[in-house]
Amino acid sequence: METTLIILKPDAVQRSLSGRIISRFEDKGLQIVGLKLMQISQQLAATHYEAHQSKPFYAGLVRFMTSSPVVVLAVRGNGAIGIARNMMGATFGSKANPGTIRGDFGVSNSFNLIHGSDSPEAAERELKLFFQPGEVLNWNRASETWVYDMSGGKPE
Ligand code: 3AN
Repeated sequence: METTLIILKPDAVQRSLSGRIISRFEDKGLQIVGLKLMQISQQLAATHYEAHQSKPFYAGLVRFMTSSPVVVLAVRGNGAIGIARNMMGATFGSKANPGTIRGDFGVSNSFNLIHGSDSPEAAERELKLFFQPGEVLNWNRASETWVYDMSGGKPE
């Protein structure tokens, strides 16, 4: 099972889309194992986006991400990182396909609603940045054996 970090960015929260976006992950069958509303500090934004520090959009990105509260989620499932990335759609709202979160809810290239970890290494690093020990819960989901075929001993 993989766990990925999802951030519902300030535009998603300000536009009251949090519930509908969270529902998409629940509807898909992914499990929410961490969830909170928070304000991202300058320092946290700088650390999270350090790979983009030299990019022309970096300053605007940090300003945007620290401008208003975000909702952060830890989302778990078999292949959760790739599944969530596919559900998010292309980086730019103007290019994202219908049926994806960015494709259905936005048109902007800067205000693109959602972040999702792009690799297992990124997920491990980002989950530690945004969740304190004990904030991600390993809980048993009653529907688990109907979400996955467990007859072979592993989730299919
Ligand atoms: P993604 O979030 O789809 O993985 P990345 O990792 O390429 O996209 O970029 C990280 C973030 O930087 C994006 N979520 C987006 O908010 C922002 N970003 C990337 N490219 C641009 C750009 N050309 N103009 C403005 N913002 C950008």
